[in-house]
Amino acid sequence: MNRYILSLLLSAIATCGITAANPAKALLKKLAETQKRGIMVAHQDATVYGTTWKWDTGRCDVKEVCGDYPAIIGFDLGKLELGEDKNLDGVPFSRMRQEIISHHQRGGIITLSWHAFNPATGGNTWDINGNAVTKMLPGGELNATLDKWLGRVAGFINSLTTPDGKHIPVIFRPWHEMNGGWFWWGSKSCEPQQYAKLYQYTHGKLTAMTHENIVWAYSPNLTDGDETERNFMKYYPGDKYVDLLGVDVYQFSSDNATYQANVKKELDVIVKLGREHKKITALTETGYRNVPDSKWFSTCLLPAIEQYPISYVLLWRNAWDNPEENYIAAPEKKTADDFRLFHDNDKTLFLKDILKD
Ligand code: BMA
Repeated sequence: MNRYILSLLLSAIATCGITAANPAKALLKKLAETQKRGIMVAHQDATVYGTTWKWDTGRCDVKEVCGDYPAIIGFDLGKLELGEDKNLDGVPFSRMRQEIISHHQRGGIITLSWHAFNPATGGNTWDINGNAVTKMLPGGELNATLDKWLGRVAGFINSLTTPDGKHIPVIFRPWHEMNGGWFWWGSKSCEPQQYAKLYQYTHGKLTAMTHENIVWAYSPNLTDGDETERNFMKYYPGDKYVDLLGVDVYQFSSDNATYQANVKKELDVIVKLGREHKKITALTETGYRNVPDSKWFSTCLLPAIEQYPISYVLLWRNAWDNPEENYIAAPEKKTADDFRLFHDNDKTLFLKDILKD
């Protein structure tokens, strides 16, 4: 074959990869389309446990309250890096894989977070000692560990396939809340440039080892002070590495107005940045522990987000293992009626809403 024909052929194959068979691009397109219609509702660990149950199959608190699944389900990979068979909250990775495949098959979307353990100390994700990031970057004594860990993450992501062998796209949100000081990759444990390198390195390795099925999320926590845009972008690895700009904002007291002001402060900025950088935007984690306000979903959360063209809002887990960590309604909770109102609102999109054309 002459070189001209060969190069034409290669470029045709490459184009095909980008347009037809690229699951990440297809998911990004879907996110951009749904973002025009409303805000998808996401729930962490939705189908593996709730406050009063765990590991049953076919259950889901959101579905039991309002008759539909969340549009997006979040799962966490923490401890996968150690080669363990259950994550840090006891979810077996084999079960997680099944749930991801089932949710994808029913038309839903998946997001993955990663509360990785501390490679320098052997402590958990909240152990900020040991200069782990410095040691994990190229040239550092733990760089090989990072490579091994990323290999395990890639292995899991590569195992997410449909019965006919297609790779399932996921929104991957590694190294989140880096501007807080509570994780070993956070502001107390590394410099912004080192963080950016860690993200870029993660992106490079995983891209090489997976099948164009990762949508990359950059997701700081609520920023300090007034310089929201500068603080939000302080750790940004660059447009080449990021598809989605998100932020994590929680409510910590009965003062709804403060929570709403915090959400507004962040969403004003990320929606603007999303337009400028051509990125999808989302409230990547939110909630109010145990939701003591029985009308919180319709009178606090909804008014805080409804005017923003964000792709989704993710409520954190209804923890089976911690009575202080319950973030979404369940049939036995006093927020159930209000959550149905939240569900019925035109702005919020659950699974059935995103199956419509
Ligand atoms: C945190 C808490 C922890 C949990 C971790 C990973 O925010 O919910 O209890 O282990 O997420 O899910």
